Amino acid sequence: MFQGVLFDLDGVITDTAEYHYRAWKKLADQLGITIDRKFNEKLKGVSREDSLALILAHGDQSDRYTAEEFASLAKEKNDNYVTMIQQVSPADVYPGILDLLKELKKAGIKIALASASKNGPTLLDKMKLSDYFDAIVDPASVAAGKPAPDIYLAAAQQLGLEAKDCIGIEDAQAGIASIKTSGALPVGVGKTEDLGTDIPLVATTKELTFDYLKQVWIENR
Ligand code: B16
Ligand code: MG
Repeated sequence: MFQGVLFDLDGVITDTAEYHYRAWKKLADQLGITIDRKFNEKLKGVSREDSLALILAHGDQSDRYTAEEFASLAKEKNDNYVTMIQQVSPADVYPGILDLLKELKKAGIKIALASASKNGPTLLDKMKLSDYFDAIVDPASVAAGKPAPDIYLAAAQQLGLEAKDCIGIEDAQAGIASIKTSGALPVGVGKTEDLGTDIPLVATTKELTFDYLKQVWIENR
């Protein structure tokens, strides 16, 4: 049986992935760069700075800005995003997630947050979920962001576990790559066309029950 569950946040625990997209789209529009939802799949799970670099490269503007200008564009996106998430409340927790956290706790399974977002702890507080988490990895503390395995390795380590004894739950291509390399068992939230056919996938978090995770573990370990 698995001993820990490592959660991504944006797009798994709540719908903030949509706010990230809107904030990036607003900035990209201002810069004269067109991004769409398909392109956005590449940004999911990717750090603020790496996301901006991908957007600028997409618009052939990689060398246009100084380091200071780059930092100020990243700040502008984050300021917008932070304004959008002010109203987040427990009502915004995705269906099934609270029950899953409760069941995992009851079963003595450890829970960690492996989000690339520096806004992660604030969001957990706003949704009143912080107490369920035994560990929250500071994304600034890991050497390399997703798709590198560092954040999932750190999440397992902070729980006192090995990644191979954990399940990681993700909505992003970069995040699933990160889980795979860490050695944890990936479970995806999303569509096969975005996330592939080689891992267990649920279409919505409603399907993410403790029983489902136990079944996935038996079938894939
Ligand atoms: P911030 P996750 C990721 O969170 C988001 O998917 C990604 O879109 C965002 O750029 C990244 O966090 C950094 O977020 O700018 O708030 O630090 O999916 O890993 O929970
Ligand atoms: Mg995500």
